[in-house]
Amino acid sequence: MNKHNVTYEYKNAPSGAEPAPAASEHNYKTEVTVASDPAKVQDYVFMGWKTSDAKVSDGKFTMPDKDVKFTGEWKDDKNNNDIPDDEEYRKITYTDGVDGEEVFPDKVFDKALDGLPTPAFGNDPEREGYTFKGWKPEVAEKVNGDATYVAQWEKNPDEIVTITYDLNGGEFNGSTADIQENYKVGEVISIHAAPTREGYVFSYWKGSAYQPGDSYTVEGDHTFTAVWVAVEKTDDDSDKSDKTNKSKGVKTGDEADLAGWLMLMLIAGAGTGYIALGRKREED
Ligand SMILES: [Ca+2]
Ligand SMILES: [Ca+2]
Repeated sequence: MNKHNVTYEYKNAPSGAEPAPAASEHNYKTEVTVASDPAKVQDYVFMGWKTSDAKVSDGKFTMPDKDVKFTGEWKDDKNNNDIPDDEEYRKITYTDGVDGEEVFPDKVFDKALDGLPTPAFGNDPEREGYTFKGWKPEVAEKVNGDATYVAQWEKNPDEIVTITYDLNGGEFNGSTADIQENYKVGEVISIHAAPTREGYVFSYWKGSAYQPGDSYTVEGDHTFTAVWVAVEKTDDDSDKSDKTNKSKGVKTGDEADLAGWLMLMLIAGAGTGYIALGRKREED
């Protein structure tokens, strides 16, 4: 009489699993009952004893003329519903709810499981000029199917700031007073027209260097100061000889910086002082 072995082997067995059933020997053509499933192990599910060596029906098979090897696979079942997790993953998405702008990249949890706590987004998202007002719909305590949560935002009141143009000795529309304009932060404005000044030509608005009509994005209170270049005197002005020497040649009219520059020259030496001044002026 031919005798063959029936063996049982686990695949991915968790440490808490009972030992796999012992091997047994059976006569060819006799009816064999498949070993029962092992006891449940927390967070895992047993997928049953499977073989390709015999045809099992109702937990029984007729012994073939060869060994029969059963393999029993364990799979994750973190929500302990006896359904392997990889067959029931849910997708939880958190999104910014703002078209055409990525306030934050979608945060996706694609291995969420029904009955377990909903994976949290983390710290509240932030958006320039807005206040975060929670998620819609409200985040469920426990996962129950796929879900998408959309951030809700409330616009903050506009911050109004003042842009000042210091005419620096010049005048505009007959006034020498500072010109002040109020804007919302973030607004793109057009830099004010040039003022005029007797004996000088307008060069640029300092802070940094802007020309009338240039675009400027308002960030906060800010002052632009007119920079003037003295007009060179011609022979026609010789009658004003007392003033001629003083205003001859091109002068920036930027005495403060000139004084600072001279100080730096004295303190730090010509080369480094010049570089320091150059940087300062770029940052103005
Ligand atoms: Ca499961
Ligand atoms: Ca978006």
